[in-house]
Amino acid sequence: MRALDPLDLFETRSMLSEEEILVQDTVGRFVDEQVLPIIRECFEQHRMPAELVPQIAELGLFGCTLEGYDCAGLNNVCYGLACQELERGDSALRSFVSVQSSLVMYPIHAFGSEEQKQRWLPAMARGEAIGCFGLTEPQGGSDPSNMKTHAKRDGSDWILNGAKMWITNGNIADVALVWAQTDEGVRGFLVETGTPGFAAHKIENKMSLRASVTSSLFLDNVRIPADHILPGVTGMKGPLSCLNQARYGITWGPIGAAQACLKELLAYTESRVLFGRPLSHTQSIQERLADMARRITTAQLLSLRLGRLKDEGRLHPTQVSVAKWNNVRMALDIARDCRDMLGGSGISAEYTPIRHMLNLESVITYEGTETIHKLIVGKELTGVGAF
Ligand code: TGC
Ligand code: FAD
Repeated sequence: MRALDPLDLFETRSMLSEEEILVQDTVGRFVDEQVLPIIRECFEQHRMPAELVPQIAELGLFGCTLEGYDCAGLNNVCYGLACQELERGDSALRSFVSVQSSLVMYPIHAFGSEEQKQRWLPAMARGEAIGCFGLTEPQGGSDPSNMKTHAKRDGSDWILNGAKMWITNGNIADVALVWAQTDEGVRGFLVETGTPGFAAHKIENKMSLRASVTSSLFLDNVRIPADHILPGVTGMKGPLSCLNQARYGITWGPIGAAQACLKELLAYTESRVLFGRPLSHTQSIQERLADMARRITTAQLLSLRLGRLKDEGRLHPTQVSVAKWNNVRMALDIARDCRDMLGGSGISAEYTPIRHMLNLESVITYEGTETIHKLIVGKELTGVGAF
């Protein structure tokens, strides 16, 4: 009987096209050769590995599902597999690509003017311009409709005032997509970060996503020309539709983090000898490893199905919520349990589970907390929003 791959029990790889396998292997090689040798030091030093940006651009990963404007035009399964491989390295890298691609390039592509697309998309695809997405505010990220940041017309310009909190890439961005209330509803503004009145402050002392830049944004009478507003969307469906894109990628990413943890634990439990036998020969350890493999394979099947639905144009946002909830919870539980099975060594960054575990505390919080995703599913089942 053939042996199964413990990291892919249901052989999802055999369900991929040649192009999808090529993308996964190419990004996987990049992670093995360029990311893994430096990521622990980046995490410890609270440093985003900016030196990798040109290589990520070279791989065509920024805005990789978009058509035209120097973007790769890949399908959504390819994007998901890239997220999975990047997060096998570290959630911070997948976050960086998610924000650039799904939260800034996607809305410019979907809702921007032709001039905005020409101005930003090719430069962002090349990694020469970096974007950030300002939705969350200090008074509560789960309820973005309660938005205080506002924009008022002044002649043909707009004047923006307000604050955004927990913004990935804030300090390194060239352009901030800032969502603000106006008299006609919520609108998206492309704010060039050198504009007077705009400031980004790095959030220090994070114990999670330490290889990612996270910032607060402040807007103090920032004057924005009328042609910097996204013309194609008004209302909360603008930012929320960007979240569908990013959350989709996030369903894939934690699979990579969980695979990294399980792979390390399979090797560790085989070599660690306690009570005269390898740890992997004990029943309770095997049960825990088996549970991890079961949950990883379930997550892989969910994300692959989601990707196929998305490529067919049939994806429902509630399906994304089910998978974000399931897959991030799966990876966080696995990383925590792997940390435990490493014993004392598990608290050392020499081993990867604790880094993934700490990162996944952010992943389970951002892009809608686990509770918010449960409530989105609850609303789908009952027809009642209980947020
Ligand atoms: P609700 O009244 O239901 O809807 C308001 C309008 O939005 C439309 N809509 C959607 N459109 C597209 N996609 C979706 N998923 C949508 N959900 C709702 C809806 O049709 C309506 O449109 P219209 O035309 O009728 O006005 O909205 P609500 O205010 O009740 O909120 C619902 C709720 C709680 C689900 C929503 O606010 C929510 O998802 N909250 C969580 C916020 C969140 O996820 N924030 C993430 C910030 S970005 C981030 O975390 C980046 S991390 C990046 C990284 O580093 O990877
Ligand atoms: P709150 O909304 O205050 O939630 C606090 C707690 O209350 C949570 O446990 C939540 O689940 C619970 N809760 C909320 N509502 C309910 C309810 N109705 N019933 C029961 N429980 C409830 N945002 C951006 O806009 N752009 C970014 O680039 C970005 N990057 C981020 C990067 C990191 C590292 C982090 C940590 C966050 C980032 N965020 C970003 C913000 C993120 O989306 C928010 O943190 C998230 O939406 C939760 O908002 P909050 O932190 O204000 O928590």
